Amino acid sequence: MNLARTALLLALALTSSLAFAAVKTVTLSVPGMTCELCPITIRKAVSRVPGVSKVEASYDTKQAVVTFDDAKTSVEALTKATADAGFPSKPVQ
Ligand SMILES: [Cu+2]
Repeated sequence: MNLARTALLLALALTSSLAFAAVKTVTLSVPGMTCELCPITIRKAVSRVPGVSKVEASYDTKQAVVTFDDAKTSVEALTKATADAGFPSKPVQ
């Protein structure tokens, strides 16, 4: 009885965590870009974060568009990655 209940709870936990995992896209404002090489540095830094599947950084817009799995990483981890690379950023609303 207890085993069946445990198995059921485990199954529920697994399905619900899968249901809440989602691929999301966030646009980060990165005002510290000063030349055409900056977006390359930012792209490298952010793409190293586990869960990130795509990064598009542009010097023209001074923004980075990041596609990520929100079960594996967070916007905070992404902005920390750019800050650690020398480019503080924040999400664009
Ligand atoms: Cu630069």
